[in-house]
Amino acid sequence: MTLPQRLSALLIVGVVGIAAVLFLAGRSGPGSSTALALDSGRTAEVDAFAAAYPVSVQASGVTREFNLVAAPSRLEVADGLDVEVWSYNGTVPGPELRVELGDTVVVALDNQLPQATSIHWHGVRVPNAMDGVPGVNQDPIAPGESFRYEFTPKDAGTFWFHSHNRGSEQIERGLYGSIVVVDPNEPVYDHDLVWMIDDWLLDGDGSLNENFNAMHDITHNGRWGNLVTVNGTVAPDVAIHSGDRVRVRMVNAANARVVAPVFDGVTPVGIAVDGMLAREPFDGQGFELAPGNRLDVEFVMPDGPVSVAENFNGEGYQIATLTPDETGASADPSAGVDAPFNPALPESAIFAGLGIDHEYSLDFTSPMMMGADWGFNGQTFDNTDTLTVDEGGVYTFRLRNDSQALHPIHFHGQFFMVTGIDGQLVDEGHLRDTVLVYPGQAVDIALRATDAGLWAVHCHIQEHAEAGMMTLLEVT
Ligand SMILES: [Cu+2]
Repeated sequence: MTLPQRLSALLIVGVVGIAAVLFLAGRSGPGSSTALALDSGRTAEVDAFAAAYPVSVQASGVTREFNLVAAPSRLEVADGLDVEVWSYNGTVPGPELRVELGDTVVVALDNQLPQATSIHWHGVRVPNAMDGVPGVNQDPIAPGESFRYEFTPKDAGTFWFHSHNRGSEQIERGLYGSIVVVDPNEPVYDHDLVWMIDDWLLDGDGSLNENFNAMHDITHNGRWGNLVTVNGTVAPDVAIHSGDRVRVRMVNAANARVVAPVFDGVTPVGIAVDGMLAREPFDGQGFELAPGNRLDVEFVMPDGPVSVAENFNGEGYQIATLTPDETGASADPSAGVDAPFNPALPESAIFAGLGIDHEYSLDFTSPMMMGADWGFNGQTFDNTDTLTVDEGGVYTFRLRNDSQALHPIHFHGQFFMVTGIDGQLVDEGHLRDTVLVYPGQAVDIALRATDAGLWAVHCHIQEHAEAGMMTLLEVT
């Protein structure tokens, strides 16, 4: 069954039949299915991951309810520059959803857009039916309809939410926000900032360019804008007392732009990637945030200003400025970092001896100049091969980029660790849910299958995903 056929089938069978159809769809996937047998000899590898982060969470009984209305609105991205956008509750980013670990999150999404939509909770390990991918684990939410998401996050950290329907258009128009899960046992910072970094492609008259999925963008590195914003504003200036302890949670919400923030005036200490605490402090300077990635850094505000600029491809866009307004002197700049870190995180060498269970070739599926389809192993999403793995198992994959474009690959539902690049052992010291694979590069990862269900795996350059670059991982 093709994807459109499956979607219309869902509409026909109605509520009672949806679970059964999804189940059947899950068994077969859009195309064929390949099962990876569980290697029962991998107890050391399973134990290594199990010691580092939990399979489940104990719900505290506290429920946090949020209402999100997705609708067209206007955003003043700079003085006098008003852009028509689509937003949650009238702002881009949408409201920051800040909850405590153990809270149950309920989000009522009201779709007042002219298109169907959905929300994906990027990096949050949610029950499969709450993951928000139309055609995989939920129906698209039609205009005028609503949907209730409910989940209890399993991990504290920096996550984000965004539309997962026609993402190349809907994310570009502004449908994203942050969800921060706070562990009450972690230190409290004087400033805990979220910076959602995005770019916009504006026409000469200041309006949003509406040529989504342009052929040039699909065949190259996606849609790169000409205006970079942080929290919907160009280069915000934040006043902070000297001596205050600052945590910055950076999120790359752009469709395609890779961002490598460089701090001038302070040395940012990296503490977490993709929401999850690192094994130990690392250099947070110039860290490459591909679309979807998050980076948490911390530092003590110095006496002078801090300037943060993007430096991935030399364009040098200003991201933000921190200006000391007076002396707070609550912390000694030489006091070091407060983050708890995660010393239990295994070293990648533990997984290096496992070999590669499955290889994904990332490439065009259409001959050059004969169309613009991207895929995994030669198949667009409509014909993709579903890979089946066992819940609780540890598996290794090679992401081999056989193309000339960048591909940040995002796994829904599970975290993974990079173990090698081009056959050389790599130990990043942190987990990920998204990894950037350069042209010609082969990135090896070890993935722990923690959550059952049918999960999307896709390129996070929205134009590539829209052109077919998505496959399925089924955890059974
Ligand atoms: Cu891609």
